[in-house]
Amino acid sequence: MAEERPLVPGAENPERFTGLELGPVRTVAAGLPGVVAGFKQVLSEVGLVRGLKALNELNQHGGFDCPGCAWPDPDDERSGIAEYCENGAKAIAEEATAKKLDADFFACHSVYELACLTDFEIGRKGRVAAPMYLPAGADHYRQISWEDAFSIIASRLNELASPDEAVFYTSGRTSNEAAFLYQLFVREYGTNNLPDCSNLCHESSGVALGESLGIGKGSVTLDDFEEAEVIIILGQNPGTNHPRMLTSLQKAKRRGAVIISVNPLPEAGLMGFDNPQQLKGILHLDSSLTDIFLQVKLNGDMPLLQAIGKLLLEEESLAPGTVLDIPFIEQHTSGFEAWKKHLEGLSLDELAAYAGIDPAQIKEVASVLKHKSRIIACWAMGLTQHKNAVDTIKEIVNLLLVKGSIGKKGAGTCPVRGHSNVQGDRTMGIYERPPESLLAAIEKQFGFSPPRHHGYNVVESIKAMHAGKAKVFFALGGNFLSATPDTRYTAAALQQCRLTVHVSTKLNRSHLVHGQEALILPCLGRSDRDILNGNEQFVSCENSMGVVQASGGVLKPVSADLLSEPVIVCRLAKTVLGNNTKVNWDRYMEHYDFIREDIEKTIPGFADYNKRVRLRGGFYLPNANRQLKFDTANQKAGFNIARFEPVLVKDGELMMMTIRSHDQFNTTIYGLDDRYRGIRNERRVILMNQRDMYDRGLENGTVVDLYNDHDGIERVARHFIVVPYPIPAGCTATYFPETNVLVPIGSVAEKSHTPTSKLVLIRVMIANDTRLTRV
Ligand SMILES: Nc1nc2c(c(=O)[nH]1)N[C@H]1C(S)=C(S)[C@@H](COP(=O)(O)OP(=O)(O)OC[C@H]3O[C@@H](n4cnc5c(=O)[nH]c(N)nc54)[C@H](O)[C@@H]3O)O[C@H]1N2
Ligand SMILES: Nc1nc2c(c(=O)[nH]1)N[C@H]1C(S)=C(S)[C@@H](COP(=O)(O)OP(=O)(O)OC[C@H]3O[C@@H](n4cnc5c(=O)[nH]c(N)nc54)[C@H](O)[C@@H]3O)O[C@H]1N2
Ligand SMILES: [Mo]
Repeated sequence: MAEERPLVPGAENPERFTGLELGPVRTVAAGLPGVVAGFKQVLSEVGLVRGLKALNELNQHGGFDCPGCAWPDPDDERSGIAEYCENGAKAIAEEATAKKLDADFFACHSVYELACLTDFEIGRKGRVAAPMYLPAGADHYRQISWEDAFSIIASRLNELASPDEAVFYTSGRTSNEAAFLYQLFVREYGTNNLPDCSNLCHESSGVALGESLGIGKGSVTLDDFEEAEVIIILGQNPGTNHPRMLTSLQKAKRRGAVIISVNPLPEAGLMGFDNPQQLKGILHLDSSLTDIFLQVKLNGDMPLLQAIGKLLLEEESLAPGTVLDIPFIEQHTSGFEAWKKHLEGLSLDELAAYAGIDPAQIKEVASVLKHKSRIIACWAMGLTQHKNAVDTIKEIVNLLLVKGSIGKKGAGTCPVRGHSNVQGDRTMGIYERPPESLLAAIEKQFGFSPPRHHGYNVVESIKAMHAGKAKVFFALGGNFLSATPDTRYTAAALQQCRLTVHVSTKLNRSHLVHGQEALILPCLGRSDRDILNGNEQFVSCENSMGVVQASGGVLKPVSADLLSEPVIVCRLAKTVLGNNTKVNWDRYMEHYDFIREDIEKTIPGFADYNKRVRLRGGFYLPNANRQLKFDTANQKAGFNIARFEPVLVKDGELMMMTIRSHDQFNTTIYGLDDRYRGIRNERRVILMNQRDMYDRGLENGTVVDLYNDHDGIERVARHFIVVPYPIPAGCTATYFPETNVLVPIGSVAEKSHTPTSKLVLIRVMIANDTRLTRV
């Protein structure tokens, strides 16, 4: 009898390690090694001429937007040396690679064979060079014409009993132009099933800020960093994930700003930064960044913030009118008294114990904040991917409100976004719960009536596919299977589908664990030149601070068979909708200016889009908070009351966060090192506190299996090497996506429905599989 094949072979049960080497944990990020690492990757993947051409245009006026993170570029001055970071260079190496996968490649390698590889190995293969089709029952993808590919999608979509049986995912690299057309097509087709990577990412920030302050985006601009007195950074690892933020922090620090970091790990970039654009940085002078490091326990942020708030209230009562901004509170907020009463009723010692922070250190923070009002709070996934994420972020807002730190220079909210256009995609209407204002604007502009009922978010989409309620899955970018929780459950969900389709640049695991039939539609990336009717086109993106900018590629595409995302959406819409469309899709394929004209007529804030997007540095979208306005029901910023409920950790269990290494962009693995954390050549590691290791009889290098049993289902991630690390007791860390098999589909944040990827309860057991020994 044939051996039963694993559901997700490469992601579940690796048969080998890659050869772990441990070094010291770094306290300072970047400097020369960072630049060298970035260049090396570009040289080996892209080649010298093509590589230098791409790097020269990265983040420059007239060039293209870095496909890495969403940290903004300076509005006017751009560094002559290089306005990008080590990881931006790696993102280019990944996208601009000259390796391409054509019909021969897929004829040589079966889908199962490719699925057995690790994500790192899959990513190394190269760019998909032609549309590929996997017929039902086939073992190999084969080339197909674009026309036939669109026809297959059209017949599968048009035979569904309801448009709500299809799901249309978007990842955050999609441009404004493509995103706008995509949501327009999906809504004219008849559904709001538009889940996106935001659902896995900053959804909690959007919900919290929307409810408290009336806009789901941050309020600060880059200039605010030049004027801030205090910058608090919670649950974020900028040295790896937003390296150019370190330049802003360094400038602020030199001006005397106090930097407070809240993180279970002493992350290199937060502790210190050597700026590679300056000689001093290259020589390791002038590097320390953080003034106060609060090493919280996982999910200890809400009690910590409440403890700080409580101490500020006490200081205010000792010297009324000197600590809190009472005029601001009275004029612009509601709910202060109730919040005050709530905090007065909590015990400082108890809050400190929940946070895992010494009360003396919290007092130090309160005394720093006491007489300061230009405060910026930055945060990312360490806050958003928890059950109580929305309330924790609202607790940050509470603190900023009592200090009057919103709507003034040098102060405000700064959720640091991930994907380079994730914020823009939402602005363009990629949202499963669209506001009526958007739908009404579409109806007025285009003359069809979009569906009003809400669609599925990411987790709901997976559950619907699993239950057979959704049958066609379409993804504009991303790597849905590897990015989402509960890998086995999600794999089973995708396999239930009649058809799975991915618009992609690179090959990834989501192409290899598929529906009955599958398609890969290869598209141009950010760095690729895009020419329509002889005219060079550009697209546009919105960064983390609401600046919209043009992005035009410079490289010759690896294959003549690639189409741009806007063109793919137009041709798809034409084939699926046939005569049943009110939209002139052909016009959009003549010139992207026509798309921007219609965005301008539909989405607020885009007046004169075609003119302003061509200005150096682009333009800012309106942001009410910056003008001290709050578009909430009562036009006031709201205080929020939340009670901290510690997660119930059973005897023997540990809390696990899933984080990024220095050598990855989400599910794209650039390499096997996590340089700053002193880990080399291995990703299957679990970082543990020495005491937790001792309690379990584990040593440095012990091979363990990890178990989770949420909802009574046993989830296992096998073969991880224990690495002792300076992490609070009871907490552990592993890399995503390797441990996504353990993230329960049923554990999501309240209100935002984001999977709780930063707190998974696990048991750590010594592996009894003796086949696998360390290299
Ligand atoms: N090079 C590179 N750049 C990227 C990405 C990438 O993968 N690679 N991804 C992009 C994307 S999509 C995103 S969303 C961002 C992600 O950027 P980050 O949010 O910085 O990414 P993570 O690695 O998830 O790091 C989370 C941080 O939160 C901390 N943390 C975990 N749990 C807690 C907690 O309970 N409390 C506190 N206070 N801290 C906690 C972790 O120790 C870690 O430092 O980066 C973007 N930029
Ligand atoms: N456990 C755990 N899971 C997580 C997270 C975590 O911290 N822990 N983080 C979550 C977060 S914050 C996010 S944002 C998601 C990310 O989820 P996704 O956005 O779905 O995943 P990515 O890895 O960014 O997608 C990479 C793929 O995008 C395709 N691609 C790259 N560039 C382009 C392009 O220009 N156009 C098109 N069409 N395709 C392109 C390539 O084929 C590549 O393989 O993962 C989430 N999952
Ligand atoms: Mo993200």
